[in-house]
Amino acid sequence: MAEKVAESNGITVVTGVIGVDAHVTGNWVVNQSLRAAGINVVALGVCVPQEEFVDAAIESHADAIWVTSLYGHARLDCDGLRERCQEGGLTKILLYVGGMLVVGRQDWELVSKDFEKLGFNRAYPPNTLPEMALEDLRADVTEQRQQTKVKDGSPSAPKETGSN
Ligand code: B12
Repeated sequence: MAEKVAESNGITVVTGVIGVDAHVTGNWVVNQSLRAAGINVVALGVCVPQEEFVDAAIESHADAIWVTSLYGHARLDCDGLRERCQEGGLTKILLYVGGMLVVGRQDWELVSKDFEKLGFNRAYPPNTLPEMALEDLRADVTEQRQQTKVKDGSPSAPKETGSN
């Protein structure tokens, strides 16, 4: 595990298609893009229940969960994921979601606000390339780790892996 993390710039992301959504291609592309960028990916595949995301994130000490949803029911499927993370001790995990989150065309401002309310750090509109979110990921992870160091009062404090 330690070796894997070192190879991956120390960033681990759990990915999967949530709910009973079986659209596999976009998630595969997401995984390939993350790996190409040196990220350690724990890929859960399609039709992934919330519990599985949380269990995998705990086991892998993940920095983030990237949820994919294509069939238009992302609000329903994502509702409660943040709370489950909290219950599992993942108090600082980053939650991102992308794909086609709602049915048809809806005002993106309103859609993204809904996901903010559900506890997601970032929600991306249809056709967002994974590469476009990578910069956000790196910046968010860096900020999280800075905050952890400040909280620990030590500039050289190691990354908190037990309960992120
Ligand atoms: C292929 C396909 C299917 C195949 C899936 C085969 C398979 N196993 O993958 C089949 C025929 C099985 C299917 C079934 C259904 N489908 Co379908 N399907 C499609 C289709 C044509 C292409 C999807 C695809 O592969 N895109 C290519 C990939 C590369 O793009 P992507 O998935 O968007 O992913 C990219 C980005 O979104 C982004 N991304 C993805 N996740 C994330 C996450 C993060 C964090 C970030 C940053 C980025 C990101 O990066 C990816 C790579 O660039 C789309 C229409 C379309 N043109 O998109 C409809 C579509 C997604 N399907 C749709 C529907 C409704 C269904 C069904 C419910 C139909 C039905 N009534 O049965 C079922 C659902 C079945 C199920 N349980 O999942 C709708 C969804 C409606 C909506 N959201 O508004 C669409 C949009 C068709 C339409 N216009 O109505 N489908």
